[in-house]
Amino acid sequence: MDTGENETLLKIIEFLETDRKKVVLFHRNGDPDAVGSAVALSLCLPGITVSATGGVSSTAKNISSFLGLEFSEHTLEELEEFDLAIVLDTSSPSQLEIIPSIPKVVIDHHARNSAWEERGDVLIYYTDPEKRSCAEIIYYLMKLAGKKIPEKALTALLAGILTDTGHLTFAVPETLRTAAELLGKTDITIEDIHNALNTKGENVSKRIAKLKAAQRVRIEEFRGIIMAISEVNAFEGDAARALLMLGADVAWVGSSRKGGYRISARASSALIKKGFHLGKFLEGVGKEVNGQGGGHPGAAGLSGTGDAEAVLHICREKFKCWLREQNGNLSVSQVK
Ligand SMILES: [Mn+2]
Repeated sequence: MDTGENETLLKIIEFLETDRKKVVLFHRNGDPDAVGSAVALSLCLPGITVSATGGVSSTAKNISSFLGLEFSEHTLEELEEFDLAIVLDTSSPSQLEIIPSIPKVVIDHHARNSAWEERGDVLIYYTDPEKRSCAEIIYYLMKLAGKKIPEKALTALLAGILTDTGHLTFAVPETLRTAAELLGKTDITIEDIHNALNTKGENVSKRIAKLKAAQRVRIEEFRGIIMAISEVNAFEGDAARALLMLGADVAWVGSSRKGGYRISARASSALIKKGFHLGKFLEGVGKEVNGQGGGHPGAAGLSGTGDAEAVLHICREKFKCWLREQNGNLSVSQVK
């Protein structure tokens, strides 16, 4: 980093440390790099509000719930109340859901964009396209500012680096050095962060439903296709998806309640490529069993009055009929 660049960063630190009312903004559907950078800033410096206006991605949600943090969205009027916006990981103004007219400091790692330079309200526009993530810049900034970086901030920054580099696949030596330094300051491991990014903050009953679906599963292989059938009390859709992730090509999960049943099914993309459409299939079954069925090619449902077990049986037999109608064998090695 040359001295000119360091001067800019020192100026940024000055702005970050002012008593002004500050808000951090980032691109729509904020990813863990955007959210992680925002979290780290707000944890290292007092008086910074993180605004998730424009929403956050599911992995960003996962890591936030792992850290026990929640962010609110803001209206334009609310954002205008702040004195300074710190815009992170946002390559152009159009990526912001709402653009307040307050002064801005933009910190990014995408290619330089004249749209930022042309705005009269941007006090500093700093981007370093050599960096694989915005999190690395924030880490450098906080070190430069002599801030103590709390545990949660370290985790948030690592999550940003990991996701923006495809779990280090696209990392350059400098990324790895920074990641190593961060890891050296915490007991958190890459595995912990990987798990946190991929584990939804799901409630206990949903996770139990998925495990019960796996415990009760009946497996049938027919013409090279693996079917998984199970029953749960709730969360059929999540349970069906979980069975697919365990290796089934198609999963049927039913639940019975108050004289009625609900079936949720999931089919693998390989099966869809072979022409199978679960939504149409369950629509057809629905007509036969006097129920309501339909959905997407790979995710669909069916409900009606009666017994889940009986309808699951019909689904299974009809699916086998469909398999028989296909030319040749649909064995997994051919399908996938
Ligand atoms: Mn990024």
